[in-house]
Amino acid sequence: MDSELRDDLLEDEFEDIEANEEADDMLVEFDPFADLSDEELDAMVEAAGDAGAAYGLVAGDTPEGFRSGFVALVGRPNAGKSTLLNACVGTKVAITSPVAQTTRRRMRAVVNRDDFQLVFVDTPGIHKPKDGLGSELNRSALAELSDVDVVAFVIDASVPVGRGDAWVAERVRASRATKILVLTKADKVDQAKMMQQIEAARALVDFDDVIVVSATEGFNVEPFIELMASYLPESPRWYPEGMDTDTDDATLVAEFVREKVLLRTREEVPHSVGVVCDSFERSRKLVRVHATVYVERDGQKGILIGRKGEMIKHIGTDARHDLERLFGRKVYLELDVKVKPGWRDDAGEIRRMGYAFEE
Ligand SMILES: Nc1nc2c(ncn2[C@@H]2O[C@H](COP(=O)(O)OP(=O)(O)OP(=O)(O)O)[C@@H](O)[C@H]2O)c(=O)[nH]1
Ligand SMILES: [Mg+2]
Repeated sequence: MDSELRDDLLEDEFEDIEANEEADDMLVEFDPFADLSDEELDAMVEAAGDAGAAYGLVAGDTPEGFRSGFVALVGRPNAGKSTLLNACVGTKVAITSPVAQTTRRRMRAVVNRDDFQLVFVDTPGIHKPKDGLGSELNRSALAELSDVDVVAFVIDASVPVGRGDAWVAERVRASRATKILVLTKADKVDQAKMMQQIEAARALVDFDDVIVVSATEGFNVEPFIELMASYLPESPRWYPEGMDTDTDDATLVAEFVREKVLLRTREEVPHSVGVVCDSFERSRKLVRVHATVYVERDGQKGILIGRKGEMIKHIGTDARHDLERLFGRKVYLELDVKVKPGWRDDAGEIRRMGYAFEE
């Protein structure tokens, strides 16, 4: 398609978005209950409750005995937390890679079943921080330990339990939540090795339960979900049923672009990269986005752009494929690469890129 025609089509689409957004604004302003007194509103809520009870429901549309709550996936960097989260949700919502500290933001993702709603909280790997960014990642992860119903301590079965796990364990022990040991990557070890790992991990924390899984092979994923659900309190659901994750679309774009950089670069480059999605426009048929990839040095910028711009082109194509699957429509993605020396130790930049700890 020639570029002028494409732009015309895009413009039509964007006019549609604007019209939709105006309609949304009008909806927000329209409050059907504005004229009711507090007493009348109370009476309405009570009547709705009675009607629910008559159908065997409590608290709105929640069946009796329904469980709902939060499960934090915590552990060392690279343990396999985000891969397990994706396996549980059944869609790739969290980015994953062999590079430590892939996850930089807490993400909630929801698993809905007839009798429970489980909200998984993916967290950055807990480690001894070396820079400002590392400290923020740790703070995000550690904050979840006191905020959830269940802590799932994820340990890579193929890496001997060591000082890194002991460091995480010390923090997990202090949590009042139910504590479950999850040995993942079961596909990589034999039974004898697995038993050694379980024993070593149990020496660190007094766990309430233990399960062995392989997220990439889908081994024990459903039993893992059921086990987590069995420890949730009886409660109505926290999120509406159609929702997969609490992460906004622009953030998902930035994260998927960063994942492609992690998968195509080595050594210091993956750690030096931050991605910001600067604009996001969605219409019925397509999404148009612009993102900036920040690095710390000119040499890193050269690597990311590559010979004749080939590297950045590959990164863009990889990210576009994932995003098209995620958003279910065509994606136009533009990428820029910029140098921002020392951003990993600059609190303002860390916040601007969205990697700062948020209460
Ligand atoms: N063989 C195997 N590999 C796995 C499994 N689960 C995860 N991996 C791999 O382990 C690597 C790390 O996985 P992630 O899910 O990104 O790990 P993480 O714990 O979220 O890492 P951080 O976000 O850095 O803390 C990736 O290369 C995954 O493909 C598994 O069950 N089996
Ligand atoms: Mg992760």
